[in-house]
Amino acid sequence: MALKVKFLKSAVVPKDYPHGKKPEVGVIGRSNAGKSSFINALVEGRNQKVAKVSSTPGKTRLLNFFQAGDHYLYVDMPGYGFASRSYGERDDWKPMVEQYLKNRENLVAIVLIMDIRRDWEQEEQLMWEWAQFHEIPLVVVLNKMDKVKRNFQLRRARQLAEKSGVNSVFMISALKKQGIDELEDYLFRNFVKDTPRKEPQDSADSE
Ligand SMILES: Nc1nc2c(ncn2[C@@H]2O[C@H](COP(=O)(O)OP(=O)(O)O)[C@@H](O)[C@H]2O)c(=O)[nH]1
Ligand SMILES: [Mg+2]
Repeated sequence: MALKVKFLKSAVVPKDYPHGKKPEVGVIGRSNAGKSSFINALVEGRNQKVAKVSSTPGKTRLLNFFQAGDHYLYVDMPGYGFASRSYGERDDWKPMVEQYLKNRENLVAIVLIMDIRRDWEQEEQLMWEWAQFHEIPLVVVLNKMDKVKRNFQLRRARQLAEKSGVNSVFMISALKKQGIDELEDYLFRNFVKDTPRKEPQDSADSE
């Protein structure tokens, strides 16, 4: 089941975050891992695009909030991957993202998107430790599964779970829209409180 996803707003500082108490799932990962593509893949209908997928890695400089259905939001964050970027950009990234991750009460989970072909490295490890320290659930998503063979996919998911100790590991292809609904379903069920996605039908319960 696809979701109605729409772009809500961009923000840098807390006063510009959306108001209200809807749960938010933060989408984080290296530049080019497919964060924006994942949000695009959630969109109902084939040719709509809501998140800007940039061909220039690391171009997104803002926190981008997307409304997902009626119940929650996704926050597309600028990519990390400090090694390939200048110090200036690195300095930009940290306060904005850290401020959001540390203080945002609406944040219910972090989705860490990785290119399935890349190793779990220090930056992923730091993010995972940080999430554990702050007791925010973290889900690892191995994207671009269409780029590798089935054997590699399975081996990769297993290796990663072993190396990182993360127990929620998903594989998707944002491009081919594989594994998207399962992931969204998991996020919704586990982190978006107990609010039913659809209002229950009026049952004629009397008394
Ligand atoms: N083959 C393949 N390419 C993908 C997939 N997801 C994203 N890409 C490509 O990877 C590049 C970076 O994607 P983008 O969503 O902008 O990454 P972001 O920087 O993490 O937001 C783009 O050229 C996408 O078309 C996927 O599942 N499969
Ligand atoms: Mg992006």
